[in-house]
Amino acid sequence: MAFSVPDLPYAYDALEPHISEETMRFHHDKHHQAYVDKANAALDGTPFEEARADDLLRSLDELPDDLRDRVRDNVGGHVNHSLFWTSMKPDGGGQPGGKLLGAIKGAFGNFKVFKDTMRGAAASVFGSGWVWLVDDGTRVFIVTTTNQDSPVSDGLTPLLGLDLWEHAYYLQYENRRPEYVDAWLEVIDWEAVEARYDAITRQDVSDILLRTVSIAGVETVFGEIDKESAKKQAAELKALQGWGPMAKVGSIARAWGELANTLDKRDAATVAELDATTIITAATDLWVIPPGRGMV
Ligand code: MN3
Repeated sequence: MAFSVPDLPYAYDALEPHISEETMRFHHDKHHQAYVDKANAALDGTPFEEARADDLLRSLDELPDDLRDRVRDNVGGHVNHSLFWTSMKPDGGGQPGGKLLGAIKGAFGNFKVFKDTMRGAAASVFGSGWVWLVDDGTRVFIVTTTNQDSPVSDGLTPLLGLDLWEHAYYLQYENRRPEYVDAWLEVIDWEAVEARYDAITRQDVSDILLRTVSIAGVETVFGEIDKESAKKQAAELKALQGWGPMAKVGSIARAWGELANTLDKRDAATVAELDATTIITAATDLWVIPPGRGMV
């Protein structure tokens, strides 16, 4: 089953004025098509012609030497551009919501730092390449790649990719790459990026969220704890500090304080709205699950 260029999910001129119709026509119809044609030509008649694109990129090491570079460049080009088109939309931009925003805040502190880090990474790519927001199953971070190398080959899930090849911007922005990057930030389809983030299979934390914790004498479901309850618990435990049998109480009080801060910083109403890694860490620090054993 040969690869083909997917249709744009919007009109060629839909991203104007940020990305011009002329740029989109060349980029989508000529450049992406060229990657697809070369990928199909490379794989035709080989044992890999039925393979899925992502699987090929994940297992470059297993390909014959004469195929590896052509797959990296052209299947990579196809996969990267397919993600690129579906990461933009007219009237995009702004910022994501949901768990993705929490994960970005957890990684970068706030959304502005994230955007500035993307800009800095884009400026750092010498020649042709990409900047990516990726997920490794536990957290999000930014990586750059050269040529058409894909983060998929490094076992990462790309959530968002910024094409820094001159063909992506030169017709409109000439050599002014930073202007192109700012324009691209205005057309990001954050809902699509969020959907990719939410689709990643993560450790199941539903058991942890259903455990109960006694807060001021009231049994409370861990997943339903909000910032105020966490603060209250931190204060109560702090008052018990120094009481002989409660050797661990100081560190647990601090962990409740940290949980309250995390909920606040990430705009999460309850523990259940946090990402899985943060939930597991908090549950361990709070002895909601036994330390060192993870999920029981
Ligand atoms: Mn391109």
